[in-house]
Amino acid sequence: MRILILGGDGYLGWPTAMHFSQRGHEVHAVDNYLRRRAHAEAGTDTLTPILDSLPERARAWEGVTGKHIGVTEGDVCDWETLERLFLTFRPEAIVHYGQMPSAPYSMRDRAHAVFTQYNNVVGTLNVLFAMRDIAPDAHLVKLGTMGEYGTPDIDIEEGYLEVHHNGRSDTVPFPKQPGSLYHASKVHDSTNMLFACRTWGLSATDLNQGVVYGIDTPEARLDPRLATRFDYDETFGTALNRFCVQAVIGQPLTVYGGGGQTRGYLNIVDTLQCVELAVLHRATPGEFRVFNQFTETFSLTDLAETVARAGRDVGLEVRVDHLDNPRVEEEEHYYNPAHTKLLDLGLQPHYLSETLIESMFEAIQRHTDRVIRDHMLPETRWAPRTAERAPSG
Ligand code: NAD
Ligand code: USQ
Repeated sequence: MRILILGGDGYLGWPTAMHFSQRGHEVHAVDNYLRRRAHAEAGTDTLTPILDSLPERARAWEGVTGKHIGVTEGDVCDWETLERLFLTFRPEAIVHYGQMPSAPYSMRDRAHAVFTQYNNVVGTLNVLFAMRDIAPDAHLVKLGTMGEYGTPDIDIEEGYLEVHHNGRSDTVPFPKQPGSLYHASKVHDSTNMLFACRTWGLSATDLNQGVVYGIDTPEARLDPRLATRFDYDETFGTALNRFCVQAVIGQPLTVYGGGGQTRGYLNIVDTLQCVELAVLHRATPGEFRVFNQFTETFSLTDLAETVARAGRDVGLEVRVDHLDNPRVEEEEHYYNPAHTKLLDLGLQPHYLSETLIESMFEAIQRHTDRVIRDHMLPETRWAPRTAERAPSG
């Protein structure tokens, strides 16, 4: 199958490109290096060394496996670039990772919020128009987020809710209560994709993914030059990845607030499985399909305790700190999201274990000399304290 990977230089995009290429698909990866530029501006960097560009990564892949991954260094928001790509590559499936993925980045100030929503919403709109006009039979597999739903006090369904109201019933999109302006950008995308499927007969799958952890994938293991990026700073590092780095470098684990915040989590190898299952079992024309993509739920306290236990087992001194929560979020809440649709398609979950955490410690220990310690503590607050309020720039 011809598979276009948007955001193919990223944490998840690069392993996905290799995963599909290894299985004999024709893969083309696109990226404008937004993630690399955001790190350069902030003075942060990936823990794992990665090659300097997407063409270099593709050359290394070809050298190791003999398989070809096509690349374009370009912006999904630039219509000419995207139109050319669709006309020349003629994708049958589009895996869309090419967005700003960070909640703290989107909450930094007005400019970062506007950029996040512009980049994410306009990029996806361009993809939908390219599909409508050039590749109407293609299938869009788009990364959404579990954070679109928020933490309602009822069970979360996979995308849709049956509602009975004043004697009538309908199935409607599940109510959304996003937890940041980044998460809100994904809600806007979901609305636009539903509209495009209903109006233009396009096929799309929204993968509402939980928080991903892990470094290693089978393809990345073939050669150190094939490693994916691994971030641990306050803006781009996600909870479990950060906790593992903190445990290794001897900094207290940074649990924000009470620690009862519960989220869905999955191993990076399961992201690859889920995306492959969604691509191989496509949505039908006109269908806007939603899968909740995670394998387990944990509270932050559970996660921190698991990392601390695994750390102590291998002789690390691990302390857990509860910091003043920089975010506005429920710290004690009900959380019971459905997640059966990917299991029904054959997902074989890799659950979190202390062995897995210990293997993450080992991978991190190989690069501790690269850890930048200055950007571990949270600086971005969801709501500025009154004294900090200033005119927006
Ligand atoms: P990432 O930042 O590493 O990957 C995104 C890639 O897209 C980056 O390489 C970036 O440079 C590129 N990109 C961004 N905007 C672009 C544009 N306009 N044109 C071309 N390229 C662009 O992030 P990730 O962790 O790999 O996440 C991938 C996707 O999965 C994102 O959409 C994210 O919201 C979603 N997601 C991630 C997680 C997670 O825990 N990592 C969880 C749920 C959902
Ligand atoms: N948290 C801590 N300590 C930390 C970092 C985070 O307690 O050092 C807490 C946060 O307050 C939050 C939870 O951990 O309650 C998750 O935060 P996170 O930074 O790991 O993840 P989040 O901001 O939700 O975003 C990440 C990805 C995003 C994806 C989302 C999936 O960056 O792209 O959409 O996970 S989900 O959380 O299901 O919405």
